[in-house]
Amino acid sequence: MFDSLLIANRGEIACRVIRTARRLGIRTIAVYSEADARSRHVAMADRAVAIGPAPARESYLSIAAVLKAAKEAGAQAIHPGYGFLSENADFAQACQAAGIVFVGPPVEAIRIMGSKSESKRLMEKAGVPLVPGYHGTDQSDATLAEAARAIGFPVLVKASAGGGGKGMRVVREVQGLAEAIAGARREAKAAFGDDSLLVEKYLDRPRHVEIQIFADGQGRVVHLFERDCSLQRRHQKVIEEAPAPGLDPNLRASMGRAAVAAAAAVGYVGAGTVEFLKAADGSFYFIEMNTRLQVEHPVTEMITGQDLVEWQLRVAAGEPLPLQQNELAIKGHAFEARIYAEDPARDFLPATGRLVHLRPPTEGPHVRVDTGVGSGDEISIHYDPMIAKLICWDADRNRALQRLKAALADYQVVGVATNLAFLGSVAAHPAFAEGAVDTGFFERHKADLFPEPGPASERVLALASLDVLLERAAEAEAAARQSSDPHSPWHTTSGWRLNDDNHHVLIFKDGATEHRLTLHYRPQGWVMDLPSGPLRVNGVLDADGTLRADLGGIRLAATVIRHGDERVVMGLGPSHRLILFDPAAQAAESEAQGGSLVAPMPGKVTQVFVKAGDRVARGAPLLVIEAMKMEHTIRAPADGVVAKLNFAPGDQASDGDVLLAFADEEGG
Ligand code: MV4
Repeated sequence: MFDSLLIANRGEIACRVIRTARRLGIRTIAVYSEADARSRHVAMADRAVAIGPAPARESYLSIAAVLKAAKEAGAQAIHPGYGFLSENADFAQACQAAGIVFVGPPVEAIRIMGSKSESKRLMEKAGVPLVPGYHGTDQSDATLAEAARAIGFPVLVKASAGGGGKGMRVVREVQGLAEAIAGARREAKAAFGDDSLLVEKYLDRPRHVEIQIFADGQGRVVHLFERDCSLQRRHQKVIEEAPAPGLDPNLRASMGRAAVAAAAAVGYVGAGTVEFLKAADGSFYFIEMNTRLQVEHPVTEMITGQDLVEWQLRVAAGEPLPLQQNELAIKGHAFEARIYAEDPARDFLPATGRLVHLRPPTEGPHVRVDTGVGSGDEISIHYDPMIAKLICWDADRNRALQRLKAALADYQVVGVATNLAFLGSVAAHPAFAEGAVDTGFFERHKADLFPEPGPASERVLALASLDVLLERAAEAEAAARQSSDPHSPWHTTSGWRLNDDNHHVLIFKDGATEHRLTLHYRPQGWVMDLPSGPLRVNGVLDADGTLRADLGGIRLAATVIRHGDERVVMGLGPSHRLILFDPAAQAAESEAQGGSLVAPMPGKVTQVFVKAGDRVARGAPLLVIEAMKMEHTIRAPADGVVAKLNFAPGDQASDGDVLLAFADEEGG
């Protein structure tokens, strides 16, 4: 086995490979771009080498940079992960030339499988079923047109060098053929530098069923069963599962044999995936072979109990396959959901930003989280915006689906838009629950999958309000501890006041809806006025930020993340985002003139949290004014030092009075 392994990748797959390598006692070497200097995979590795600036083509895609790092660090082997250089035959070749083991298939296998037409010709010879079609080298329009007529419409015109559906055109009758061929040629040339095309019988709404195969250096080949990856949106896999729902065991065996034959036909070594299209009548057809470990490999690991990266490392080190075919069996069912920083409401536009709050569900025998980011990390524009892969397993599909839905609901992300709610809609969809998955799923059910988020429920509003009041109470306690008169009644924010039913009025913006909520102070908490009637609310904030609430006698745990004036309530199904609107704070911020803060409206100063000389950060609470029967926290509009306070608790301030002055930058 190797002593040292360089992982030529980043994010979750780099972390995942490092995890297995470390378990095997292998020294791990990470490579990173400038943008990833503080990323998790760098922190996890025994050693890390900078390989270039943020753009992937100058770092993770640079064969020279990666090999230079490998030589510098004395790496005996390189694991390419997936994507980047993982299916680059020139990179595999360069590793060999440098005397470094490439943890992957032979160079020739990568090259052959990189061409659809060439791979199909090889499969045909190996007796692997192909979609009826033409994959020849004669690319004249006449030949392609003749092939289409021989196959029978509808046909699919595909780029031979293509992948992921790029350059594919469905042609339903001969009239559209010429334009389709011309368009596919243009697109293929532009995307792949190779305009060769193939023409196939078009299968309507097939399922994408792929077989995991593994071959060692001594000619043994096994398959580790199938994965169903039919749930793809614009050729991006969304949720994958293993085994394929409802797949007949005899068909599984036939597909397994065909996949093994495909691997043997090309002299394969290592992990590979043979992709098939499965038609409704049970027939199946080879579409392509991926010569890398797939993103979705964890679902196979969960149902077979095998660590496929360990298999890769052992096979690359010359060892035989750890198990034979008759030692492999399916146990249970697994799903993988790909959690992305993207905005389904904006056509899945990739999102960037800082992960202000990130709390995955608790891992265990039923829940696995493969991720490369943590709280505070940036999702940048440079790379794939994947946050994590959530993998759930249980004894059967229904149970595994329950686990998936619960884990998705528990996945907390604040700071970037995510597809979590969309994934939850898919997992909860009756058609998905029935296993009615095929490549037309999203087209068929898109109306159900993008529900307009309704207004916040009363429970969500109660939790958000409770969090605001607890936050204010904590700020007041902190101020009291710093004050010369800590027991002054003005320091309390509970709303308690002599001879008055004091209360808080909170305003939350909820999309286009505005909620104006009144909470009356009571000795054991507050009573909240809601459309359904008064609700007693009380609670505490745990050290880990969990809100332990009692809403009308019902106890529940939730999390409310504060992000500026945003409050994101999580733990009650899909997270709900509210904006706390504080008119005084808005007014004060807008009226902060130079170094002073003026009263945005007439009112009574009820609390002062600072004193002259205090240094405050932007957003820190300075004082509270009671006006219009509402308490308004006036916050520092910027970092600064308090120079002078003009009001004390109990004083009456008029609109425009200077409440306090900040020292100017020179400390004047
Ligand atoms: C097909 C097909 C129907 N008929 N080939 C899309 C990308 C590549 N992996 C193969 N793809 C397809 N090839 C024939 N002859 C339908 C698709 C297809 C698809 C396949 C698998 C998963 C999702 C898909 C989404 C759209 C189209």
